[in-house]
Amino acid sequence: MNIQRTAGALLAVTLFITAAGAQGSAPTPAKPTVVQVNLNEWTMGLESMKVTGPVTFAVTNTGKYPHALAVEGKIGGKDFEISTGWLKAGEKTTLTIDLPAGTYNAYCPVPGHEGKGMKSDLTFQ
Ligand SMILES: [Cu+2]
Repeated sequence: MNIQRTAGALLAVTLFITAAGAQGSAPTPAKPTVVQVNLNEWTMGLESMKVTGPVTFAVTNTGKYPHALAVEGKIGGKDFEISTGWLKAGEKTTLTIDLPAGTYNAYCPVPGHEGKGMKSDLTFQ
């Protein structure tokens, strides 16, 4: 539900989002670059990554605890946040996003995990 609400709010700034399980009818402007992300204790596997959108994050939980990929930041002065659902050990999903150039925060929204190091800058160039 959080993803749906965020996607609606961001249509005004022409952000294109799809997520596994989300109902999306927005056109895909370009073929996304696929980036593998392995979530593990306690890293996002992103290492201050720079990407050019649109990007499909192919997310795998290679750890033993639940993890997820969330991206937050500001677009036009407004806060936004999108996230995959929680992935159990071994589970995979995808998250396709295209954001204006800028640096955003990627982190794991499972309580306590960000503080243990599951966070990274994520720059769209
Ligand atoms: Cu986590």
